Amino acid sequence: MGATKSINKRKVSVEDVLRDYRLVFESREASLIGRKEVFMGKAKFGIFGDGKELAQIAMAKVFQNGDFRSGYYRDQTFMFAIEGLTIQQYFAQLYAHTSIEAEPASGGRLMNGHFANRLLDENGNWKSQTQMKNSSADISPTAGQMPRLVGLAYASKLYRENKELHSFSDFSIKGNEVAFGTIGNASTSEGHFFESINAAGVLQVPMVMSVWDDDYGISVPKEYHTTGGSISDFLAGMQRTKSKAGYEIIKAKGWDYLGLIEAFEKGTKIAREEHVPVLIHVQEMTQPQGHSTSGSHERYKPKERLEWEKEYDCIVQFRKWILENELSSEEEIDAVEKEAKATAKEARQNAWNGFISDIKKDQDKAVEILEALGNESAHGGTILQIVSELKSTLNSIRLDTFKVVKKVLRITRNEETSARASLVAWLAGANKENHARYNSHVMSESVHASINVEEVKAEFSESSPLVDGREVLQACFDAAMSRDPRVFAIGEDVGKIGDVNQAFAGLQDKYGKLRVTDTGIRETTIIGQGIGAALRGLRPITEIQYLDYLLYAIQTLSDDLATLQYRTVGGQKAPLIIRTRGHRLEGVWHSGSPIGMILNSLRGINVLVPRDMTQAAGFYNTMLKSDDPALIIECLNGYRLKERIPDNIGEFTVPLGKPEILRKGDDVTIVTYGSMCRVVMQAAQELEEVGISTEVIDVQTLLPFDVDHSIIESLKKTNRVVFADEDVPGGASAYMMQKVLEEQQGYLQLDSQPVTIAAKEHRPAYASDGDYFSKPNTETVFDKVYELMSEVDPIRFPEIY
Ligand SMILES: Cc1ncc(C[n+]2csc(CCOP(=O)(O)OP(=O)(O)O)c2C)c(N)n1
Ligand SMILES: [Mg+2]
Repeated sequence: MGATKSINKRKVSVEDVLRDYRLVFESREASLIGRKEVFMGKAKFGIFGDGKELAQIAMAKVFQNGDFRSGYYRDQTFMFAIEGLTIQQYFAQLYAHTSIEAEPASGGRLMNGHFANRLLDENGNWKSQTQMKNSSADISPTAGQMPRLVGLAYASKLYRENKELHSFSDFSIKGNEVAFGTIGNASTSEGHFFESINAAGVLQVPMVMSVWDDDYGISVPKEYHTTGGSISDFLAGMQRTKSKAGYEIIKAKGWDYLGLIEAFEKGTKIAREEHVPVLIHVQEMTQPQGHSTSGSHERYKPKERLEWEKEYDCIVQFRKWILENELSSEEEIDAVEKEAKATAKEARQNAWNGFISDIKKDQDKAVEILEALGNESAHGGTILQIVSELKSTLNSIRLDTFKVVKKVLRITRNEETSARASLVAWLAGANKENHARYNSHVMSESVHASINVEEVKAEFSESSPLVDGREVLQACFDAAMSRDPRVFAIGEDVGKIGDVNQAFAGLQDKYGKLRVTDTGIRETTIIGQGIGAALRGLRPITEIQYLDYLLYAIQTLSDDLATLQYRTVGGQKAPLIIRTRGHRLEGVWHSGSPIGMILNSLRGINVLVPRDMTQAAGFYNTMLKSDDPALIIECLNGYRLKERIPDNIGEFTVPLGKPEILRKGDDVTIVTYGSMCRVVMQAAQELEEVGISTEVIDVQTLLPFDVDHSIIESLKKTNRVVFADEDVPGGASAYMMQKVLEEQQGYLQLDSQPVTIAAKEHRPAYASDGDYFSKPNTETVFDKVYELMSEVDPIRFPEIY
């Protein structure tokens, strides 16, 4: 270490200070240039970390290998400081460069300011997290990073307290890792923030939560956001005391270099050593360029505020402090600034060159073929004109080339030349490449992808016990827990009583409170707890007590979990299993089957709808072998129905995307799932009695859906199809219809109109009559199918009513 100086009883290294100054200045420069790039039309949108630089330097100083960040779009300086991002990569994201090497966080899929490191290698396998500084992948919804943060911190608790996990040293060194959260002051108003803060306080996990407080949320000042204007004052009741567990709450100022360093040192030591959550409220931050490129802050900030922001700009104050303490000279700092500017500028140029040259490579090839075609074609003049316009388009991007290629192929549709064939081939190749650029990794593409898990059939013998369905699950969970110490289950009433339907009964006694655990009533952080833990190599089963309450967690599931592999182009995964129960029991909020909503919002998560507990157990086994997430919806009315426990309860698997024919028939195919299987099977029996033969198919999994297109085979035989479920009309029944009639070309096989059977438009009314007149029942299915057949053959099947 070079020269040091004692300031406020603290030894300060001149070299460190100047390195920090250089970095904050580079980061500021990146923000300033970034905004200009957007205004010049080279990038579509920009949001930058200016005004928040200094605190992030302090956070980076205490951030160690194995630690995790879960933050938001202002954190560029932190990412630069931990060497998790280069300025060039930062600009590559601004331009939407689709190369993973150039833009490792999201391969150009996310707007700028969305940070992530690659937790997975190119084959989708985990890298060693304890040898890296980790950042979970950002999302744009404000406070959306919070639930996952709870889980990232919770994993440390499990890794520390459960000795069986001490050998997993690629993920944790006995739980010494801290999860660092960042959030803007205005976003602390979100429910997710409060729910997460409470959860982490209850759990007592190593979380350091920083609030970057610039007094504004876009144009709206703090009095609209926070009671009393200060989040740390507001949360003061959570401060731990000698007799009460809680938070350590620390305040710091965004322009106070040493104060920030001390705050982060103190807070992180407490979190890391004691596993106590810490809130660091960093006040007096600024926003030199306003919120984003969408507007200017002069429109809404009073003059005095703008003046204050200029004076208390953290870089201005940092420079002043350096000079006041005689750590450096004006000339030396000026030189650092000059170099920092040059560094940022060069990084921008390199990023732009990389971005443009990748695009140009594709375009040059297309232009070459287009010109050859222009020279051969009867429409040569028009084609060469269009191509020359393309060539002269400034900063043209892929879509410009695509539009031209498609236009030329249209113009030459009656021609057959080798140049045209080359252009068609170019288009096919480019489509494939663009699929990889923009559409891949909705689900895992690794060898562990759930779709690759092989079927292991359930085995039964004479001694296979006949039990209540819940006991089949209990045996399955018991086997999973004894097989793998990484498996744990959490949820409301899951611990002591083993869930409201007792599938975990006795398992807390057997495996301990860290493996089978009660939680508060807080659905979205139950999911977040699972996401964070799954990101750190654990295998959580998180329970949502009833399917109806999944809505509380749908934002986290949809925005965070479902997009994770996609938004990182396979750079991160969270193989979380969400267990819930639904479809049918009692009343408006315990009978829900909002499957259409789920299918429409959760692409990226398997949606599995087992008809009984044996199939459910098979799905748990399948999912525990895979690296995809899944929502498994058990039948709420099935726990007390008798089933046999397979002899290989811990090993058998049910493959995904494979419907099962429950009953063979010739006249009508009925496609259904979940609790409706029993209703439909009963109706099928009654239809048989009047001479109508139905083939009943349980699709078993809705995402993925019938991957081998087996249902069409049934339609080829029956030429009639009914899609039955208990969602609203046009819900998941419409989804199944689209899959079979359009994707599988089922319409070609039909002799009758396709039919859907669903519940009524409203939620189901209470009690047995309420259910009967709200949800489809045996009679509904009978009548609908009979009507269909009556239209075909009114003599054989005369109208009943
Ligand atoms: C759920 C949600 N609502 C609204 C927005 C739009 N939005 C983006 S940033 C922002 C303001 C956030 O302010 P703050 O949390 O204080 O962070 P700052 O930008 O000031 O650092 C808003 C309203 C969003 N991204 N997500
Ligand atoms: Mg703010």
